[in-house]
Amino acid sequence: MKHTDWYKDAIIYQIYPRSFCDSNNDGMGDIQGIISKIDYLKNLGINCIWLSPVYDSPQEDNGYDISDYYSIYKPFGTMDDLKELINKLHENGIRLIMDLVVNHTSSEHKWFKEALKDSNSKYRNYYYFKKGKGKNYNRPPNNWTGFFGGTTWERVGNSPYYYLHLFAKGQPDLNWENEEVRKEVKNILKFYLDMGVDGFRCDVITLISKKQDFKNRAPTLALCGKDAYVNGPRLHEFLHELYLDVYSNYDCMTVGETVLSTLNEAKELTIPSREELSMVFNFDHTNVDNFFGVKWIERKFNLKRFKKIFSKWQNGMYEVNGWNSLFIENHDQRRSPGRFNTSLDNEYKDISSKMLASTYFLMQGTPFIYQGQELGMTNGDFKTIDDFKDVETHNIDKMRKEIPILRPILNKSLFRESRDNARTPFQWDDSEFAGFSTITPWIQVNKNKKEINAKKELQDENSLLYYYQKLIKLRKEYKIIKTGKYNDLLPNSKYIFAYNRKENNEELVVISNFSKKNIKCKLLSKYKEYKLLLSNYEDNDNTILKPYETRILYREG
Ligand code: TEU
Repeated sequence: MKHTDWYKDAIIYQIYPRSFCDSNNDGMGDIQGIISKIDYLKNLGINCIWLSPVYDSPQEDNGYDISDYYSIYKPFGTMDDLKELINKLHENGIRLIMDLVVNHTSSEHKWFKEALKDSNSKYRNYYYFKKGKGKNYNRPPNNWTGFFGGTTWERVGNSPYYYLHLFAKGQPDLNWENEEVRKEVKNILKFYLDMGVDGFRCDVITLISKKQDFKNRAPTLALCGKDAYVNGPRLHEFLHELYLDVYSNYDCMTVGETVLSTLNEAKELTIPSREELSMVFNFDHTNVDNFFGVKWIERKFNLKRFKKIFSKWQNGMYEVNGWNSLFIENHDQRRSPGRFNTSLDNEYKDISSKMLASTYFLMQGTPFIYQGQELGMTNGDFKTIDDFKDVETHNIDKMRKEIPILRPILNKSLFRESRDNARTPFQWDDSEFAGFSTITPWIQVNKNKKEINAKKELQDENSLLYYYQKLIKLRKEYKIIKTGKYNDLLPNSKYIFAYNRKENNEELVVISNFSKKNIKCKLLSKYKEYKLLLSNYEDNDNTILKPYETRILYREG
């Protein structure tokens, strides 16, 4: 089969299955629920779905802890449901990519259970078991810390050994140095590709190769030891191996969640001739409002910094023929309304969300929409720590209680940054459980379901939902959005984000006001002869941008 680059024309919608649609009313979303909403997705215009994990799992990290790669978590459905979903999506011209979580398994996976049971088992070498230090081995093998706070090592009972887990305790890291592990991964990939899946979103793929010295690293505020486990020495080799042995035989795509990668590293991962990944998620722009990439430490949003990040990645990737993914939300980020200088005030909420949408959606790369983003869903209204379900939130809360110097910072950021903000049930209508379920869902429904829901937006031609539909249409219609060169037109403006996409004499221009003020903008008269393709206001002035106004302009070559 020919390996093509269809992913460059994809518009991808991310589904977090737990929270999308509950078909059997057990309070949790499921695959049949997704099937029942295919018409909704088709109407929006997306042509690919990224499905967050549906594999069997004890759900310590909502499915990012897999106990069996070859079966489906029962409350989500069965393998037959998955096949039905793939077929029905394909019949509707929608592809499906699965979440591939192979940096770690669940501690409930049979490999790990075997490894624990018998230290001579071959599965011991599927993971990292290292002896502790100190008297009675009561200190971990080294000082590395992980993504959910605290040490990356968990002791095995009273034995001298500890196992490595970069995320929760229930997520032991796989040892990719072991060829057997890589074979297992290839078998999983083939299984799903043969079933008809169109590709994978590769969870924390930049962490799979670890430096083998396992020595202490200089202490840091954020992740200690990251130079030992991020973009490790054999990362490129492992990915190329998967490409040669599996991906190249299918017309599939891969998008790597490349946490903590620099532009140069990301380029190496996506330059087509290197045959590693199709594209990457970089997080520089979602780190714009924190320090050191640590979301708990808030930093004031700054538009100039935001623009600089986009210019860097847009131009960097363009130069080497690499490929970006474009996103502002996912299941790990808080919701975008009220973020990136957008407004939560009734008067401007939708207007400013449309403005943000135009701005990120028309850059070069493949755009992603996270479920509910198209409605303008907002952060959850959690009142106490018990309202949260997320393992990360609870781990960080524990740290907040145990480590007094962290308390002031975490008191401020814990609720705001909890990943559960993006995981509340999808708001289909204004009924008690928002049309997501008929019983109390696994996590509370947002109170604003009355004002923000799909049913209401489908009846309002000016809704954010229809605005996304229009943006998607533009991407399909104007090839320049896929291929044109990106240029920041006003890098020094504190309020305006203006860029163009150019190819020969053809030009597409996006001008957005990231502030609540009326702003004079010289570009408006410069482009006044251009055709207005879309705006979030009905009348547009030739000199002034209204609060949060956005305009998409076009001139044929
Ligand atoms: O996230 C990886 C990741 O980098 C996390 O640090 C993420 O940014 C974190 O949630 C920030 O608070 C992936 C998945 O997207 C996430 O849901 C999983 O929990 C994680 O991997 C482990 O599989």
